[in-house]
Amino acid sequence: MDFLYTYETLKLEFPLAEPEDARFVILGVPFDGTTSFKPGARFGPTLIRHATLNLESYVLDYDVDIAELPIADIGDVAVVAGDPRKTADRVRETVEELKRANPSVIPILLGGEHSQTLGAVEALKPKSYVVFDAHLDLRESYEDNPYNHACVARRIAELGVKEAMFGIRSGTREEVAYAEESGIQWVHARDYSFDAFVELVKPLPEPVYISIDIDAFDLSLVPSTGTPEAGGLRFWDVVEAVEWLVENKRIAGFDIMEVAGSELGDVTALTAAKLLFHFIGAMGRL
Ligand SMILES: [Mn+2]
Repeated sequence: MDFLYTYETLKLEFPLAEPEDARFVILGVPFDGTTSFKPGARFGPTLIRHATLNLESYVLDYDVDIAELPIADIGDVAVVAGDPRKTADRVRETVEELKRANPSVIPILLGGEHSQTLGAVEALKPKSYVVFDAHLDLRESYEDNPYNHACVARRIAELGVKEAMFGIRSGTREEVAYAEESGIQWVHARDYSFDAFVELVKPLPEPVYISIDIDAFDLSLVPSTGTPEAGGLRFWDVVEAVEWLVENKRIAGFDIMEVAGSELGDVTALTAAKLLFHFIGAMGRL
């Protein structure tokens, strides 16, 4: 099937299925037009796909070989340079095309700036948004752009989607106040525990969209990302949380965003690729 705004690029080693028959569909979003600090998120989708070459498709934790699952990879979205809203429109339209052809599909975005998650959420209309992130991303506007990466959780909250955030260690006083007024719950990276996670996400309505801003992890795992912050989560913290969501909630979509870098084999992409296989593997076990 053809999509209006995607093009072919390096793909997963095992693009087994056509998008209309797949259970999981990978879509790259190589956008970094509003990056604040460390550039290179446009290479994130390629770096993550390349990093998967280093991994066994058999995820031994779950006794699942993800190469045996119906996965498709539809390439990358053609970005509109410097315009996060227009690019997110293309993400939205691509995910809508996909859902029309395959209503039960789980889209998996690889990014690219976090701003692009908005397009997937607009298309999938989840009831809840569970995000791992160093940052609240609740600004009304940033650098005169309401669709900047620092505003994405605010735009999603405005759609009426319930939110819970984990790994947070950066925000402004205004963002903290907005979270409080809007009933958005978040757990500081210092206070993170599996029990705290379950307590917050248990009451959330389904389906749930899971978004991983790679900067949620400890800096040592993800040195190449747009706005790195020391003091993040452990790898298995996030894997265990994702496993709980997969086992207990209906999942609308999943993304791993803000992976940057300029060299193949970057640690950040290796972290992202391993997490990607755990998500697909945990889903594949069901
Ligand atoms: Mn972030």
